[in-house]
Amino acid sequence: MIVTKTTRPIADQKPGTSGLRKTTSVFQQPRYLENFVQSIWNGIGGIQGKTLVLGGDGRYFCQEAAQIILKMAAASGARKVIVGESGLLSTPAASHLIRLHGADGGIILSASHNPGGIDGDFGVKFNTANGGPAPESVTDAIFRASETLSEYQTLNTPDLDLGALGTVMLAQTEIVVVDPVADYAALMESLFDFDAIAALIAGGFRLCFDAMHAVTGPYAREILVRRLGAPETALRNATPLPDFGGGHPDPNPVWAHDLMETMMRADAPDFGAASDGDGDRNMIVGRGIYVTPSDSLAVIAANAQLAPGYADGLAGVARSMPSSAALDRVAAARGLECHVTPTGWKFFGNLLDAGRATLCGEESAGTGSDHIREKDGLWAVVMWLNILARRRMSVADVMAAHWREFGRNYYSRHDYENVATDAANGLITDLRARLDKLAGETHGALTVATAEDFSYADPVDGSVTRNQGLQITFAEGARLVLRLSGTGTSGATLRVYMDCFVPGPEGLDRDPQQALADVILACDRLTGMKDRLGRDGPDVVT
Ligand code: G16
Repeated sequence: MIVTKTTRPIADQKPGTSGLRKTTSVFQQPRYLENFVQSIWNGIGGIQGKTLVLGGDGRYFCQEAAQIILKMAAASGARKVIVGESGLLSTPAASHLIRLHGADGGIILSASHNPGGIDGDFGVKFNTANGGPAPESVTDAIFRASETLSEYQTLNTPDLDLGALGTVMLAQTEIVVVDPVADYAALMESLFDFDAIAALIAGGFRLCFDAMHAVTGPYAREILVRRLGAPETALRNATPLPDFGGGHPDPNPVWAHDLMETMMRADAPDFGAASDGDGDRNMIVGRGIYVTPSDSLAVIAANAQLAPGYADGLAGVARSMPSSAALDRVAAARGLECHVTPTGWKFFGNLLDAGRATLCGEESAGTGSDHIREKDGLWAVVMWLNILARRRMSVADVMAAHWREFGRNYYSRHDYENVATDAANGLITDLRARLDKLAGETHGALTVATAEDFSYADPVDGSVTRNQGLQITFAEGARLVLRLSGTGTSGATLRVYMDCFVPGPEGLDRDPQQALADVILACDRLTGMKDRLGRDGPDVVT
């Protein structure tokens, strides 16, 4: 029985870098989730007769949210909702299902790498029919709809059993509960040389995958253990938990420190990897060597043809602006189109759809290709395994050979988390106001060559996105980028990205923080950051 409930607009429902992300307690407020979901329906012109995909990363409140959304979808006349068993779907698997079934879109319940639980974060992302995150034109329409909302529709029915595969009717809507893993695993098998990887593993190659108690555990078990023959002991934290075991499911050296410790030992496995809350991010580590996401992207660009799905080469490549230019060097050497976009996977969508890019990546641990329209953590892991299986080299040797061929972009990101919003905004605003005059100024050992507030003109649809981060290049071949995070839920997070290029053959083996010391100093001189933020140093260095 359809019921119409009266509501009124909630002011803070503007989607950020990746959907609407708030603390769990905000989402649990009466009408909060319902308002946003109805705003999605209204913002996309209704869902009457449409097919949607629904799933989430299993964090606290996912189950309740899935039930609310199913009832709202049925009340608004959706034809079909394809939902992962127990409400689980990784973000890449959801993207794949949208494309596989020709669905009109999908809803993913996740706050990605942010901690979960009653005191953690929750989020709702809407993806469009291409399987990718809604572009800004769509998220703007959803936000506008949220500003005038006066009612929402739902059903007055008991919850569905999402623990059993199969189809049930909810009013006139077909609810199809699917295995969250099977189609995704088949997709991976179609792209990569599973025989070569299985032979590598059978030959004694040891790997360790840390699912961080997030969604990728079941996916890793099916792909790495059942299909590729790794022992069950190769998996860590492979049971999804609503609070991620109290951890921070962000695959980087700080939050995946247990894996890092294992991989830095003399008797470490040959290969280590981790993924985040919803399975779209990845971390790659070799014995004794951490591979930065920007380097990983460049290595994949240089070696992708070793995987059957990419044997014909790449149409083009793309990276987010704050990512290092390591990718650009491979693209230049191989004659590939190379695009530089703002932060946010949604900006790759048009390039992928138009066949202008096959491979995309971001410094924030996201890598992926045109097989879906999201970044894909396990895809990157299996791609690396494919490369290692074909090249028969260690991760450290692959990196050394890559830097010898292309030179090395030393790279680091410093995050200042939960700083006062006014202080962070003030720092960015003041620096932005000085950009025009910075060229020629010397700060420590470095001289500013160019300074800009990054804007992106999408080459496919012509849309222009401004104010996407302050980018300062130095005559000495270094670069500094400052921007405010769009995914935090309390205060502001200031991200400082630094890179410097060393052509080699000398100087390819330095500690990144030391190699970047001049940029770190120049950043403080340029911005007065320590004083303005009242911090001695960053909270997270990756
Ligand atoms: C999200 C987006 C990514 C983006 C990242 C940046 O990642 O999907 O495309 O690079 O945010 O976050 P911030 O604005 O905090 O720098 P995820 O994995 O959280 O969905």
